[in-house]
Amino acid sequence: MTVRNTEIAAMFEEIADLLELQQANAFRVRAYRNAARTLGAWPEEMADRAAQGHDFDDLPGVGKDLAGKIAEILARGSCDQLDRLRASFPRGITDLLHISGLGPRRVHTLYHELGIRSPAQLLSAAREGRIRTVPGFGAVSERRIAKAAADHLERAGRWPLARVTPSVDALLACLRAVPGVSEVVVAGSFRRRRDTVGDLDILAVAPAGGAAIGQLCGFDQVGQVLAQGSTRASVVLKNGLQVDLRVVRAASFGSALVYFTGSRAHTITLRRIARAQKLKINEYGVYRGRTRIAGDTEASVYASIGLPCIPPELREDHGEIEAARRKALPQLIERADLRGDLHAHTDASDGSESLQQMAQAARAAGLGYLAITDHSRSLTVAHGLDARRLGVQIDAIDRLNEKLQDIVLLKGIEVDILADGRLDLPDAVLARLDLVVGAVHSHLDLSREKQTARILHAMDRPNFSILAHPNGRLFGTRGPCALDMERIIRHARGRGCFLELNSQPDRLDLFDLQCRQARDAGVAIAISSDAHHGTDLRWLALGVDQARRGWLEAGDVLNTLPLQRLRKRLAATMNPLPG
Ligand code: DGT
Ligand code: CA
Ligand code: CA
Repeated sequence: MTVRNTEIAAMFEEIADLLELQQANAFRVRAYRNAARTLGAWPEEMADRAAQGHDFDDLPGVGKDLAGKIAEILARGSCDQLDRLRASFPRGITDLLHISGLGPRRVHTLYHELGIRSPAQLLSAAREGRIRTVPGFGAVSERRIAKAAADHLERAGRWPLARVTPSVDALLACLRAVPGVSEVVVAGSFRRRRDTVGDLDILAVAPAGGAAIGQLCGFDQVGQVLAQGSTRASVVLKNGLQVDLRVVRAASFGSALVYFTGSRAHTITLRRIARAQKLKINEYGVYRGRTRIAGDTEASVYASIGLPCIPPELREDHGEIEAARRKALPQLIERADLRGDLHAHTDASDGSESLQQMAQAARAAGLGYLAITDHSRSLTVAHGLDARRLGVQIDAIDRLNEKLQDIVLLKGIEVDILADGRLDLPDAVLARLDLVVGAVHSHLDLSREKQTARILHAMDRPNFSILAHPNGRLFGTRGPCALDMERIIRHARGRGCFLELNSQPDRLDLFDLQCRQARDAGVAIAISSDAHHGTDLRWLALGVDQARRGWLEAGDVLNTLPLQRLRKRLAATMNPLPG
């Protein structure tokens, strides 16, 4: 049994959750979360490292203590600390921590007062009016909890896109190795690059009744076979992810790909258009009467009804078919269009690498500029910078830029937007920077009115450039803040500032439809990595996927600009207000 990095990361997250429930020291909790993040993004498997006799304590954020726990987990699939913590709480209680608005303290109280140990129990307690009987809770918070618990139960079972990538890679390798298999593609929401997927839909071209089905059902990551036929199979992987496989003939590959890529709404509209032209589209091909006229490629299917091929990310029946008809499909942005990144951390706050290491990583990722935006002082748990430490960093960046080649570091900050909309550092300090990225990290449960006003107020501050992760959602942990995003977009337009599309796998925030609204309003988007380590720059590709779902072209994205033009756009956000 080999334990993968992602599994070790999940155990560290669980330890952090359980420590939080014990109300342990926040820095200790953070240490596990940082190590989990490092492991989740680390390109080399720890199991391979161990096999080569290497230790783990040179990994960023991993000291002697955590290195020992990694070794223990590799050796026996768990560690003493996790076992002890698990034994002291009912199983599943950590799910409650992932409900928006329920911190460890409240989960602890609800468990002790009402015996609530699962989201479903929480929902019934809220609906029965029992939560308001607990000191510290009222009718308003009870209503909020009922909604959050219902949202959580609805979301449960969906996987953030990046979390299924390791399974996808393994499945593709497993199926491509089968003799006779000529194509293997993951279709469905994965191919449309939705931010979460319900399951994986794999399409393979192979002889019916061949070895592909057997190969999948016998794959060592499969936990359960739900169905196994001659052209299809459904399995559940050991990690709980469901996988559907369909095997088709080469002549049907294009039409099957259209069908299984979906979305359902998109393909239903395609079929309606076909019917109006006396054609029939199904997963086997396009037919006029009983004659098959297309179906081997996707392009042939679209061409049969007079359309250009539509990129999978747009196939949601949100106007893309109409746009294709008018030859007005957007020229979607690609990863290679990004010339830089405008949000990254170093070891000065909660990142794990130096300025120089981050610069090198950005250059290796093909970028020409990288904005260093460490946290500001209020975020003490992330070791945020005060004016003095920021000054030191500004000088260090100036000195380093003189030595760097083919990459320029920009001077920035991820400044906390305080509860009343003020920024966490004085204007005179912020004015020394190339850009100011503002972010909400506290008071996430304000009313829609107050939260919106807070952000509008922050945007009005001199030196405000980019609103980071505007909705504040974290997959599986908390839903989006209540906000009037239309107003925020209009305000950004008036103020000449920008919105971020944060590419972190558990954020992917701005959402796809909001990207489109911003684009329509003429507000440029920064697709940012929010890197805490050089390897995090690879998440930019995920942000680009989401931007494509939001119909963004290169011209809609701030960090496709060459450095000189970018500097001008940013300068216009710095100190623009009289007085
Ligand atoms: P998911 O898995 O919830 O993230 O979303 P999808 O889009 O991957 O949906 P899924 O897995 O249920 O089905 C994969 C694709 O197969 C879907 O996008 C379109 C196609 N499909 C499945 N069932 C139907 C159906 O009843 N009608 C049509 N037109 N297409 C279907
Ligand atoms: Ca699916
Ligand atoms: Ca499916």
